[in-house]
Amino acid sequence: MTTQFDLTDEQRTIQDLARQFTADAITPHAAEWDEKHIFPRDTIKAAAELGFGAIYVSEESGGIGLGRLESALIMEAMAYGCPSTSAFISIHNMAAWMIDRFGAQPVKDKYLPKLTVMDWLASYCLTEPSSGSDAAALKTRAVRDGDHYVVTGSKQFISGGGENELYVCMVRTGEEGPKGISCLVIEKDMPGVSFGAQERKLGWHSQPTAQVNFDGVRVPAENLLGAEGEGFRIAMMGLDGGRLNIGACSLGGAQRCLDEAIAYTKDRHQFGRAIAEFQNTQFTLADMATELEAARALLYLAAAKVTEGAPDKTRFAAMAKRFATDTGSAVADRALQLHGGYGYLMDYPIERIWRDLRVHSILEGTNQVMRMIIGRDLTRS
Ligand code: FAD
Ligand code: 2MC
Repeated sequence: MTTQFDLTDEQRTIQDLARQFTADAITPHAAEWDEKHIFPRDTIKAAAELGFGAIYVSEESGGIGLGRLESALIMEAMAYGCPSTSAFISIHNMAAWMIDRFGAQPVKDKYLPKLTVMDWLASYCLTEPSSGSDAAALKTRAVRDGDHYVVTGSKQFISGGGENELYVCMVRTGEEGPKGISCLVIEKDMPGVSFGAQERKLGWHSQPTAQVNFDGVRVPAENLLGAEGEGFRIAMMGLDGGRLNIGACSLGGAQRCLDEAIAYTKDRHQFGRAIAEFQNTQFTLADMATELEAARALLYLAAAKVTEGAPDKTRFAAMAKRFATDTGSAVADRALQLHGGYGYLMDYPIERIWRDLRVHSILEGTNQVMRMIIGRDLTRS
């Protein structure tokens, strides 16, 4: 790396800290969390002691006030051990940032002290049963009644659903389409909040996913983030950062797969020699490493653009999310192939990471939606 493209000393220190935490507290346990569907709340709480619950929440609000590249480095490092747990922490960070960035002081004072230390965990609620990619078609309604909103509707596929204490929700307060959407913070224990059964998933077993239902929930009006009608823009700004983090989780998981594949192919012998000596193996490893570095470079650039508020930040975040998640899954898939039958067994981490990374091409906006965002921006007149 030239100096121009290298990380700063501070960024390396943060990366080292996250890698050490991962090696000590995540990697040794990730297989068991996956197999037994354990939600590692204590480990998540330990991550908060390093500031990882509020990475880009401002220091005035109790966060560590870092940029999006630093956040990506932390997510990438933790995903090396467990992409699912890292992604869960990423979503909490996105929701906490939305409260810090758009909340009035009373709502910040009420929630951020608990969120920054991850005593309380936060979910991000945009998707509904009948609106996924077309998020602006959401139907959950919030009607103003004095100094409260009364909320009725359902949110689908909510990470942390049923477990988390706080739900940052996009709701309809006005007209159809994006301009009628507002953003409200809703507590788990408010009367009228209920949860569907836990979803049974291909991966992401270390974290819960459930439908969240609101039946006439009375939410104090001070829990509105931004002004009425600004909710869709707030949701999308949250996702600019969230998409970087999900991409970073794919990079971390894929790097682990690459490292495992290098070690395995040097050790495994067939036809009288290590399979690493076959040209096919070397070419496959070469492509995996090359594509991973390319994805990493794009993601770090996009992260710097989101930190700086560059005019093309949304397009770059979408390009990085699309490329890093597709590349991550392709790298994991080739690592599995290089392990032969053993790659298909739970004795090795590859199949778990392969399953965990698969959903990254779907959530926080499918990779088709990412292409839509990129294509629209390129052809905007
Ligand atoms: P659909 O929108 O129905 O899409 C189905 C297919 O059609 C996709 O391939 C899509 O790309 C394609 N498609 C749709 N429209 C177009 C178009 N215009 N052009 C081309 N192709 C198109 N959501 C939250 O709000 N909060 C969460 O915490 C959360 N966590 C999740 C956790 C998991 C494990 C999963 C699986 C999902 C989670 N989601 C969450 C929801 C996720 O964001 C949605 O699944 C995703 O946005 C896609 O929506 P959908 O599933 O309704 O698919
Ligand atoms: N930052 C700021 N504003 C933005 C923005 C961004 N990144 N993206 C859009 N906006 C604004 C946009 O400028 C417009 O405002 P205005 O009319 O004033 O110019 C408004 O928002 C509406 O935008 P669009 O016209 O682009 O809206 P449209 O409905 O056509 O589509 C689309 C937007 C498809 C990009 C959006 O619906 C989308 O991202 N869909 C995917 C849904 C998604 O990502 N879900 C993830 C759920 S979370 C999750 O999965 C987790 C695991 C947590």
